[in-house]
Amino acid sequence: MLPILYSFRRCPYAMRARWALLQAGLMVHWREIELKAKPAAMLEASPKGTVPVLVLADGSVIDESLEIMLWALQQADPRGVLEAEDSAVLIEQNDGSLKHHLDRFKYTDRYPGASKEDHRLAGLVILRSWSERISRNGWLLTDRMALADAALWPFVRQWRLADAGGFDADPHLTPLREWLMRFLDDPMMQRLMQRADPWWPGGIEPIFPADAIAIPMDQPLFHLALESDWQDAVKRGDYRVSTRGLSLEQVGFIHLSWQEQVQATFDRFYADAGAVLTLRIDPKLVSAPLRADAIHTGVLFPHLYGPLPIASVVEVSPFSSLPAC
Ligand SMILES: N[C@@H](CCC(=O)N[C@@H](CS)C(=O)NCC(=O)O)C(=O)O
Repeated sequence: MLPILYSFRRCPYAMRARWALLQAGLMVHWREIELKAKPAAMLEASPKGTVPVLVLADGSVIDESLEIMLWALQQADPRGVLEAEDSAVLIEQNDGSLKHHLDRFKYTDRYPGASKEDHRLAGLVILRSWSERISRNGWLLTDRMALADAALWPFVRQWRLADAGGFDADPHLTPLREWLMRFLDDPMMQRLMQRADPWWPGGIEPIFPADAIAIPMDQPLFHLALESDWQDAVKRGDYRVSTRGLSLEQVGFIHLSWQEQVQATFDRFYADAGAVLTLRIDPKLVSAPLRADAIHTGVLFPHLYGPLPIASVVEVSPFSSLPAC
């Protein structure tokens, strides 16, 4: 059974939790809620009444967004987001100081006595320090995306929504703005912000991501591989190429096909590639999450969100086109 996620579309904490679920190739039952009318089932699972809340199949509850991110990324972290170790300080600064100033800057009338300008200036000091880090490293901590990047961007997005003119015109924020756009321009963003009507007991419960389906375990999966990539993988024990010329780390998953999709994949990407192998994969022998995601045309393709163990490849044969009828 899939876990249940209580979520609220625009909540930055829920956004970062959904981001991690998407990254890790996971699926959940999606219960969109309204903050002014929280479902009793959610409050029973987590009386503190904040989203996101994830209820696992065994009934255990994770009701902190950061913990949901870790739960997801510990199952699959194809881009190595958890590899940088020092995300905690920045996340604490975000969830503490930046959120404090953001709330008072954005919703000043809810905080009697608060000065919008003081909170704007205090928030900007933090945002500029992050911008400076990005200009030095490429990302907040290193030259690669870390948990801090993934946990902070929804809050930076909120700040920008509160003051797009000021944010976009501030030259000190240029690196931060470009960093934010890496998240917002990612095609994944549309899936992250999919809409659903609020859930009610007995009502429809869509899957998140709404355009994904689970992969049947009784049908083989296929991957076309360059012979040299496959030989490297055999030496290493796992295969980490996403598709021709792109790694698992670059793309975030390994492209697979169902049998009837293999020929078209060959024609599109491998026709001039020389020796190409067809790997036949038993989905039951794969340990990383598998999920079928819709590509831009709406067609579903199976994807593996982690390395492909050599032992899950039950047959390797030179690719040969299906005979024409
Ligand atoms: N520390 C929590 C904070 C979550 C949080 O505050 N979520 C807000 C929505 S963005 C919420 O549910 N607030 C309750 C309310 O407004 O009633 C987490 O990281 O999950």
